[in-house]
Amino acid sequence: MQTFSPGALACVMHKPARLSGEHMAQTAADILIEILQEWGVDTIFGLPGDGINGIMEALRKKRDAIRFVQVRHEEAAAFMACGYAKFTGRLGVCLATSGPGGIHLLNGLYDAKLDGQPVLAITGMPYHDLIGTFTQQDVELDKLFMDVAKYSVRVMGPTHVENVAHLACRTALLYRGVAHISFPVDLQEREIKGERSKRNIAGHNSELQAHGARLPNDADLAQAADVLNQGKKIVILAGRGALGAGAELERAAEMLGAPIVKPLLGKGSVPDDSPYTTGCIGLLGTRPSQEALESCDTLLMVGTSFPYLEFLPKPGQARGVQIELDPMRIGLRYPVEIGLIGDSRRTLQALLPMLQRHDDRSFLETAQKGMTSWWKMMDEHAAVTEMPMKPQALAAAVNRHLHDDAIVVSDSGTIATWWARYMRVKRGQMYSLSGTLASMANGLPYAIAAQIAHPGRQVVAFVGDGGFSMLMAEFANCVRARLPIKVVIVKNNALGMIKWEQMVFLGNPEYGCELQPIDFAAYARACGGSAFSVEDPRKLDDVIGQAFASDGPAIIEATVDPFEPPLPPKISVDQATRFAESLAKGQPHRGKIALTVLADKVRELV
Ligand SMILES: Cc1cc2nc3c(=O)[nH]c(=O)nc-3n(C[C@H](O)[C@H](O)[C@H](O)COP(=O)(O)OP(=O)(O)OC[C@H]3O[C@@H](n4cnc5c(N)ncnc54)[C@H](O)[C@@H]3O)c2cc1C
Ligand SMILES: Cc1ncc(C[n+]2csc(CCOP(=O)(O)OP(=O)(O)O)c2C)c(N)n1
Ligand SMILES: [Mg+2]
Repeated sequence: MQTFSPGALACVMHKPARLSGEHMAQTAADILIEILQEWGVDTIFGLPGDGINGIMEALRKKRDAIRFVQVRHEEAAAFMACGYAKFTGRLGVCLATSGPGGIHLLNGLYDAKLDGQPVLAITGMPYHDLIGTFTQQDVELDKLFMDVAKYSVRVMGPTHVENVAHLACRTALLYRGVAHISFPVDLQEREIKGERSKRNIAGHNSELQAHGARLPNDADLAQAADVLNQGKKIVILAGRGALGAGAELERAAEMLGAPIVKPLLGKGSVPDDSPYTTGCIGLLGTRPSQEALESCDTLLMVGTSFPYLEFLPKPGQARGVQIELDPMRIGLRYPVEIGLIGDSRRTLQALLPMLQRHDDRSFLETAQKGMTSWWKMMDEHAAVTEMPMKPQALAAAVNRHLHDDAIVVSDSGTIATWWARYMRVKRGQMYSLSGTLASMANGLPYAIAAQIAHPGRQVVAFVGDGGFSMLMAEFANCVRARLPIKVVIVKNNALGMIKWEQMVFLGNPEYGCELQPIDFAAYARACGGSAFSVEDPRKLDDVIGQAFASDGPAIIEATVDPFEPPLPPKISVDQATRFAESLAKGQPHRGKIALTVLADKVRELV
């Protein structure tokens, strides 16, 4: 499976070449774009506006070197920048005008912040001498972005640009988060005439990117090896920070006889046909993952901040070792004994020779047996051919048509459950969604960014009707740019996940969750794309096969059973009680829902 390791890539990142204060460019905006080029930026996602016309002109002049991807909503531009960073390891850049344009970026920028992606946001501001005077679009975006950005600065004059642009790129890349430059509109088109302040002396800084070894110290490594060597039932929890450490994870699993459990953003860390993994964990995870964590005596956390504490071993149950790049996050979720501060891949490489092979394989074998039954159960759920179509059948069919190097994205909703469980990761594939922000609507923008970054690869978005409709206008951009992405819309005419949460977690009948149906196939055609529809599970392979083989962008509108619940791997008594309460309180369609849930349970038992 192809994976991207932020730790590894950071070491080969582009080193900017320019070291002097001299420029060929003429305007302050030209300088900004030139510096972005030096940092390897070749794509900017955004939407023009009168607060950034100077920057747009600088981009127009550089259109052969930097691709400007126009969006219909700035939120999508920020999601695209985040997706671009996720699927390339490079800096994602988005651009929006002053006031409302900048404000629209925020949700996608928080996605980047919470999933630790390097993104630079560039925004406009009013004329520099009118800021703070209630002039039009007078929003002080540098202040507004203070929370989302690790670095947020307002350009104060043309000679300020060079200093702040380098710092912004460096901060986003090396601190793996959002940086923001807000640029008053009149300053963008100002010519540089060498009017530096007397302390801003040219040539006094370099744009070098220095990198540490990202390795823990020897004593901590030895102690960690000691804890792991003493463990009898060890689980490896491998998250986003372990993408790119797949081979090392499998070697550690082999040495320790330990199953690898994958938090959702680590779905691509090892392939699902690896004999060591029990797949994902949590509400959308697998039962063997949950059981392994419930019964382990040692936990090795690798690059994860998995937030659902209730699925982790109880404090005191297991000894803990954590490999984590960010020292602040050691011991954040589990009271570990040893924190190894370093890059997962390099740290595992250092740790592996210190590990003894565990001859007792029974813990791993139990997990493997559990997975055999789990996959059998998943296959049974997916094989249901009755109407209305089960989302499981759809997800399994999509999985069958994925290429070995596919990039598969999803969105927040019940779709995330089907995506997590039925897309069986192969070596070479990449997977992501909005993880810790858990936002809706990222799916289509992520897919667009992935396809732009990897034009030759199959890109599939597996999204809900709610999430897709939030930013659906972006599909028109796929048509214009001839991006052959395939968007599978799981149509249940509902904000499905919330409906189930209201019933199962709160014991209430659903409220406010129905969606007015949209004819997504007609919409695809209206945009100039291809449209496919499927509601009969027996036609799934035909329709998806045809759709995925089609040339340009396509929407596959798949109508599914709205009463199919995303069941957790194990249902607690509390959940069952609340679910029953919600039905008793007058949940609409309660008869059908009860029958559907019952049928699922029966399928599990027989
Ligand atoms: C609808 C929905 C349902 C969800 N349900 C679940 C669920 O049931 N189960 C689930 O797991 N998730 C679920 N999620 C996602 C969840 O919210 C978290 O985003 C996810 O669990 C975090 O995964 P992670 O630990 O891999 O990533 P993160 O929380 O991002 O943690 C990655 C860690 O790795 C560190 N790191 C980064 N690079 C390196 C490196 N090179 N070396 C070492 N460390 C590094 C980072 O500092 C960070 O601490 C759901 C999301 C949605 C939208
Ligand atoms: C921007 C945003 N708004 C609201 C939510 C809360 N939320 C999470 S999932 C969901 C429903 C998603 O509906 P849909 O896309 O149709 O997927 P389904 O659950 O029906 O599969 C909602 C409203 C969110 N996560 N993000
Ligand atoms: Mg829906």
